[in-house]
Amino acid sequence: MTQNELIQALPKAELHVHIEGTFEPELMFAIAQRNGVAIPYQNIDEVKAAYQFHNLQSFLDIYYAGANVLLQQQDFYDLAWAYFERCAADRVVHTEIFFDPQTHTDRGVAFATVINGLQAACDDAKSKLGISSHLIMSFLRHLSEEAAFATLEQALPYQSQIIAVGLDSSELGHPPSKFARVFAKARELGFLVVAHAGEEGPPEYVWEALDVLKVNRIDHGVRAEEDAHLMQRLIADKMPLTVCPLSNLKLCVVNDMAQHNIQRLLKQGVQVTVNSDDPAYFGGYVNANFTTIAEALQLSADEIKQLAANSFESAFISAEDKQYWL
Ligand code: ES4
Ligand code: ZN
Repeated sequence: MTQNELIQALPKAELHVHIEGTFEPELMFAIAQRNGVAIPYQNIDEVKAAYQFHNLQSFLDIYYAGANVLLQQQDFYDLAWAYFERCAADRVVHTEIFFDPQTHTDRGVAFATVINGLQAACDDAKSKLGISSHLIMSFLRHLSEEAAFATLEQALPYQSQIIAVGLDSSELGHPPSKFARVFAKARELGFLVVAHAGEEGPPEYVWEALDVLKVNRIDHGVRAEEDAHLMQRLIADKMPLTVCPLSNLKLCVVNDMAQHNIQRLLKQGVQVTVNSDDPAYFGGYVNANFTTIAEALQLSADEIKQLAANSFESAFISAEDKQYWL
């Protein structure tokens, strides 16, 4: 069996994917047309040409613009259903999906429209594809603490459908501690918590995610390697890092995939997982992330199997469900 055949065959969980980041240009054009919303591209080639990023912010500007065409419940359903079909093709059997309600509610789209569309797709993924899923509501960190509190409030009627809260968007200048009180409230309400930290931000932001937000997982976290004490902490706590290799390459967090630190983190005993982040923008879904690092870093079959096992180990699923897939 080749490495790529092994990657294809292994059951995997995805723990770091933004549903708005799975918006393929073809679907974006179709939804823009039926909603009568203008988009700044004439055709698919123009869209692809625009997807050249030099840092996180240059990506976010285009990602938020793309999300503007999403208006109806059916749009959110179609978006999520298309992603679940990609999961099925990649043998992703469980997925934990971020959604950014503020990206939509700030445009006048109701919270209910967003979550009802996503939830209907999650239900169909279970019944038609056998794929289990959870939703993670992520706060936009470039917006205020007050706005995050208002979003948490809006989520309360849907709490049973939201496993965790997260923190994403522009990292630099918006440390986790900005949201200490929102996360304390979310934990008190019974939500699990995760946060993007150490993608572009320094190790200090990862410390804050751990000690101030008290996260259950770190999203990205690759810059933790710069701090030996932090590495010891992550290893001792078996703290999962949801690493996104193609994202790191496209956003210039690393300059060359051969320089990516995921294999070093794995060898040192950090519980790293492989994820797609925003696959429509970064050039591939879960298996493409696996095959790209397997080739660039010459991963062994055992390392590939460990990464897939880590995805279930790190998932917000029962011990029985972990046992089933491990
Ligand atoms: C994101 Cl790659 C990345 N980083 C931070 N926030 C995000 N939202 C969507 N993709
Ligand atoms: Zn992300």
